[in-house]
Amino acid sequence: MKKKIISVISLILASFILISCSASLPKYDSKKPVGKQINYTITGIDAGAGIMAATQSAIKDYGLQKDNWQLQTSSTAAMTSTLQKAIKDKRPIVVTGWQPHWMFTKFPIKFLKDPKNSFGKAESIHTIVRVGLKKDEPSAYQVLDRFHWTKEQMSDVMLQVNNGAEPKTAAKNWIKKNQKQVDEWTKDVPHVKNRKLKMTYVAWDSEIASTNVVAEVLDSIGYDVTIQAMEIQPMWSSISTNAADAQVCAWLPKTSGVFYKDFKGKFVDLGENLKGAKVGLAVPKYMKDINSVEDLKNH
Ligand code: PBE
Repeated sequence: MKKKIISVISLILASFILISCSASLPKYDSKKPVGKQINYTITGIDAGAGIMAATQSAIKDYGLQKDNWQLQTSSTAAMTSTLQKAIKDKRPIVVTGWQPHWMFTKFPIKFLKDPKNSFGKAESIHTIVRVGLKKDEPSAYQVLDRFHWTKEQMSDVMLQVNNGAEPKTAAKNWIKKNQKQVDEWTKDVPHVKNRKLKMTYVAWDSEIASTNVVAEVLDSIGYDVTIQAMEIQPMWSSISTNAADAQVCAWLPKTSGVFYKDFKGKFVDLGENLKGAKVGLAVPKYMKDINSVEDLKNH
């Protein structure tokens, strides 16, 4: 009996300590400057991403460096988990956000307006192949050239993966559901035998989705497709040196713009595979007064 009382008391004590700890991370307060509340820190992703460079420009364009605003490098997984925890406690947070991405489906967040255009306007995602692919692998070239889908379709694959599906399985499921559309990409394309094809990509959720779908479709016309994840710079260089055949990860004109310019003439741009993508800073919707990047400075 005594033991029981002691353990009940210690349980009460422990929960009391827990409660007071979580209370030390305060909720968003619209009356206090937002920068002060989050230590003037924007939660970012991997250093090579175009959105990171664009955020650095935004810090300058909007005069945020005066308050020593800084961009924290991490990874997509770390950023989304920090975001999830902040939202659970209604704490303030500013993250690098992009669409299509499941973060906009799962969390109540909004893009901040960008009147100075640091992040560019709407982006498209392009398919990029190596020089000579048309001649060497006309079947693959044609399918890659025809590949296009919508933001909603890409999100479908991303959500499946986020809910625990293997990317390959998610891609297969999506193809089954959208067989008519996929048949248009492969219509009248001669099947091949024993032909290898290599695709490179950066392991962002959106690119994991698209690369796996395209790889499955190429596989269905007989290709032995390898997909290899790497950093953004090596991905562009792999296509430009003919070490890889194709990638479907070029966010243009702005986000991947530096690489597009650097490697120009050494790849073939097959045009858009997805329209209406977007990149910017995002905050939870309960940060009602923060609607523009400019508000980070004024509030
Ligand atoms: N992203 C996803 C990438 C492109 C695709 C927005 C994180 C970036 O370079 O920022």
